Amino acid sequence: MVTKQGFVNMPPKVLTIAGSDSGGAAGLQADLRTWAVLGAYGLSVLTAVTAQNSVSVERVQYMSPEFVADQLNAVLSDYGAVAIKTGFIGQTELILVIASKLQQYGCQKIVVDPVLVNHRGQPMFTEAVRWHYVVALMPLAYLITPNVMETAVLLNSAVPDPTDLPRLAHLATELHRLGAKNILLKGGRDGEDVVDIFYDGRTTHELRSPYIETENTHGAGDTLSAAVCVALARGERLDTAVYLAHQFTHQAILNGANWQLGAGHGPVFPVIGNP
Ligand code: PXL
Repeated sequence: MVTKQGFVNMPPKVLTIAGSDSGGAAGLQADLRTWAVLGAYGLSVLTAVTAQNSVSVERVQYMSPEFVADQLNAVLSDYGAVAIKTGFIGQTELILVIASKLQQYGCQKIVVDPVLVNHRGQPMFTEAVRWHYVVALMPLAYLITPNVMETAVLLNSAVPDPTDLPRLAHLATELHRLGAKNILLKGGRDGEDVVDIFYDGRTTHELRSPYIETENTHGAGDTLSAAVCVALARGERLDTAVYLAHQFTHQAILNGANWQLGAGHGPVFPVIGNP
């Protein structure tokens, strides 16, 4: 856009390293939708293509590590990205190549959404994948955004009661001890509220919003971490970025809460204004 003064006002460049969801709810599709709505320029590196719908994931076809490296080289050697998020990765070789490229190109504002469990809360990948998240990706992340189940997987501990907020706050400190710089632990519950816990290594903050009674939450985690990326790319402080992203995601869940697009779990839908 050319402004009145004649300066070119460019959108912030953000990159997602993610899987494709053919159902359009999560992954790459959720990230790019969020970024279009928030006025960011979205770049995308595909780790895998999934054949899925609102009911089930039928198949996953992984990209080769070489092809992921080629995609990363292509976008980072030319456009560059002010903030980057990782989503579905699922293979140790892919984690290693992504970690090595992120180091090579020196991006600082990296959000790692540790996609490790399915929506039923079952771990999707091997122990080696968990381990590589901890040793290779977490040290590069500025923020990690696990939900309650993913927190348990990362820490190799029992699944906590989501209503036990002091326990969740403690687990956030454990993730920090394990090497995460900043943690947004999603999916706590307190009566009628959903509570995300943000821990920056010093203080714990609670992000609250009213619980929305719906099964249509597919893509909520992706939308949240994508929205954090935009705020960071615009230069917001991390505590502001997670607050804005939490509110934005709450609205995205509200927008699609009563929809029935497929037979199963519906998507969240990020829009500003009326959907
Ligand atoms: O919401 C996590 C997620 C990320 N990426 C892909 C997915 C999912 C969950 O279904 O399919 C590709």
